[in-house]
Amino acid sequence: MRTQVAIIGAGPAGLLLSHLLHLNGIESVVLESRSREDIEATIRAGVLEQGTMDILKNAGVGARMEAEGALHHGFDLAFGGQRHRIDLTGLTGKAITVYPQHEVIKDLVAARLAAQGQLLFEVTDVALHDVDTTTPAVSFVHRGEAARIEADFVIGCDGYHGVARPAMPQQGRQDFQRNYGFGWFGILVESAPSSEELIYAQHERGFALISTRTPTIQRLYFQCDPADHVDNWSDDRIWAELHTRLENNDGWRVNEGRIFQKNIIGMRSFVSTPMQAGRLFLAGDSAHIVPPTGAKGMNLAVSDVNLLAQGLEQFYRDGRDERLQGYTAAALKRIWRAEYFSWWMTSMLHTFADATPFEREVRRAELECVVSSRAMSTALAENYVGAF
Ligand code: RFL
Ligand code: PHB
Repeated sequence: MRTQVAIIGAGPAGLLLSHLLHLNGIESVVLESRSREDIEATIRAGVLEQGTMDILKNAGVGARMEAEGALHHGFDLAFGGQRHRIDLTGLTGKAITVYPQHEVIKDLVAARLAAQGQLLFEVTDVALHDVDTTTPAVSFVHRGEAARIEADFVIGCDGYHGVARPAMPQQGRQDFQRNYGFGWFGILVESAPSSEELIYAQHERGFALISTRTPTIQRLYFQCDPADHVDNWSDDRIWAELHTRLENNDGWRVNEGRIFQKNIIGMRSFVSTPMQAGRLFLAGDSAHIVPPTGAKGMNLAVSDVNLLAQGLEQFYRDGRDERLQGYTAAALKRIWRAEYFSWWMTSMLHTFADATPFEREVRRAELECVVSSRAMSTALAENYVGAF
């Protein structure tokens, strides 16, 4: 088999890249280890920046997102027994859209298949070859048969646990990381929304977040021990924790409902550089991870592949590779800003077991500054909506 661009991974990064390349007349093959049903049902992100929406809309895959996504003009920060609204639109002129990542995945899979895109699910034994030459290749097994694709480029869009990053030449690589020592317990609930907008809550027992999926399905999270197990948490225990962390004395209550999914995720920040070596490039979570507090992960994956698509378009249009050569530098600028913002939100809103009383008071004062200073609220809002 031969193609121009071999893409490993059918997450938002791999699927969107394949679609953007197709719009520029560039052929690609996407290899995905999971099934279509599985990728279309995995619950992850929810918050899309305006820039992400624009890229999806301009690529012709935004119709359902525009019809079904919920535009949010602000969110609440809750701490010290009170809620404070951050007026995103008032402060920045922009808004965010809550539209589930797996719906973006469904829209992209449908668009690729409608255009006869080559999308291979349930592949195994994916391995990269000759990545330091101009004819890299990927071998894999599909439906029991061994196969090999030769390509001009191989793009690793296979997430944090994928095979592309380990296949990068190790010399000159530098990884940056931080583990926070806590996780998020996430639940999906059948109920009406408790709040029209998201609520990020800081509490001495730990962080909590109210988000949403649809008018009848809600997404809530609370800070937990990453080594804890969902079986240790009965529904009653979960609701008690959420009521304690989220409610104030103003009569507002968290809506309870049937909990139909529980999961625990670890929190880490990670950046692996460079994001390219010869004809192998990394995009999205394969190259960087942010803790979900800033809601940036999927947005970064989209902006990475937007840059890569422009570089590949320039290469195939007139044989020039300046944009491809500049990919790591251009992508890292935005990635480090998102790393900074996600680290800041995480540090400000979570309870750290090893924090001294001094550090706890300073954190509380920081939150007060953020909600009482227009300059600090604006900085938070600009970062959240991706205004720069
Ligand atoms: P993905 O989505 O992980 O996709 C990688 C794909 O590669 C496949 N794969 C392989 N395929 C073939 N061969 C192999 N050897 C393979 N190894 C792996 C995998 O099966 C998978 O299908 O990476 P991508 O495309 O870079 O996208 C990144 C985003 O998924 C991620 O950053 C976001 O979900 C992060 N995130 C959020 N981002 C936001 O922008 N806004 C949010 O509100 C937000 N909330 C979140 C989040 C992530 C969360 N979790 C679960 C970590 C909330 C949570 C709880
Ligand atoms: C979500 O809806 O899953 C979500 C929203 C905001 C975040 C993280 C996750 O910061």
